[in-house]
Amino acid sequence: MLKKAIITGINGQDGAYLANFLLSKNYKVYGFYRRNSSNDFWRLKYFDILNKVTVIDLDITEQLEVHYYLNKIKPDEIYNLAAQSFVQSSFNNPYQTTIINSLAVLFFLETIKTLKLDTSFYQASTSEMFGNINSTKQNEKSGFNPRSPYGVSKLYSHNMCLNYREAFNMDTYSGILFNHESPLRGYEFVTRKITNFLASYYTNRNDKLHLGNLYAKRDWGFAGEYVEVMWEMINKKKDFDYVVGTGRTTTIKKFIEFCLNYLEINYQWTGEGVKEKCIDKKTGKAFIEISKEHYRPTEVNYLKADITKLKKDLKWEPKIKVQELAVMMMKSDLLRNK
Ligand code: NAP
Ligand code: F7E
Repeated sequence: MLKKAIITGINGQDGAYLANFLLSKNYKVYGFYRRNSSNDFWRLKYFDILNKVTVIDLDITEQLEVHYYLNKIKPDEIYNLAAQSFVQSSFNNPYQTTIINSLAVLFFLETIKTLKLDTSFYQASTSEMFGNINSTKQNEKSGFNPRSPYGVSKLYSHNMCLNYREAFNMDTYSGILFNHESPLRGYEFVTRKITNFLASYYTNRNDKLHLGNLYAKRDWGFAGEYVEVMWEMINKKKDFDYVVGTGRTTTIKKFIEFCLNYLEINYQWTGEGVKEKCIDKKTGKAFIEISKEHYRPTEVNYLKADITKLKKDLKWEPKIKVQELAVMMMKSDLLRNK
């Protein structure tokens, strides 16, 4: 019999990669998505799998509907990827962020428990739960000090999954994933904002990119690889939580430079703080500037994963390095802009 998996947030970046991966493993895939006026399943179409998955119009905060579909499908695995995932927006919408990222997860856990389903549950946790802690690398034993409503909301769910595992012997997992990007990354996240802008700047040499803090450091990996770990965790059943990252960390400024070097755009940085600019040596004009509006009320300055446990237990480590990732995203956005 085919294994049945539900992916919540199937319309998101990870949802599309994971759906494609599970189909390759012969799963029957159900995807919960939230209808909005503009979604056209572009990511599922990218893999040409829209007709291979069963998509269900279901906002995960609809408790009764979640109960109905879990009872009907009785999935072997649930991958809870749906979230208000944009950190910046969580400062403006903390309540919605909490309802979706925290309380909806509790509903799922309660439903699995009360229906006595034999279902493994994967929760999409995040390095944002670490926030600012005093350590050069973060692993499963590091403390948590979230710095945004997003980070706080995800920490609630992480802890709730652990509690249901311990209290009710439920098969829950929490993947603490560091930033992962791809050509399918949402346009609001900084890597995609940069590659999308530079792809059009490359041909037009006009317009300006406005960014916030260029000096925060992130451990960026490739989403297409990271979704494999979600499946490995649920199927190998070694432990509750795993940190997933590359073990390298890079500033936003450096990510921009990887892209500019690939495009062979000659540039020079000038100024400091909000006056910092990147000048195009060919035109003599600034094409990247700082806007205060993109600064966060509280920032996570530094993240770097320690994946010792992942390597040891699951024999897994990422292959794609940040520079290759930048080039992959640049190439894809250049093609789309042609
Ligand atoms: P994403 O592209 O923003 O996808 C999230 C999806 O969830 C979106 O399609 C969104 O739908 C959907 N969603 C939001 N609220 C919903 C609701 N109430 N009901 C149903 N669907 C809803 O995020 P991602 O990058 O794929 O990340 C996947 C998960 O991993 C998220 O939980 C995120 O918080 C977590 N995570 C991501 C990273 C990363 O670097 N990418 C790192 C660690 C953890 P709309 O399109 O309608 O908004
Ligand atoms: O910001 C800085 C910003 O929005 C990265 C989500 O997937 O990963 C993601 O969260 C950094 C921050 O990602 C701009 O201040 C500067 O320091 O791309 P981001 P994020 O906040 O790290 C984690 C692991 C998740 O779980 C989240 O769901 O870049 N930055 N200037 C900017 N960021 C944005 N978005 N836009 C700017 O103009």
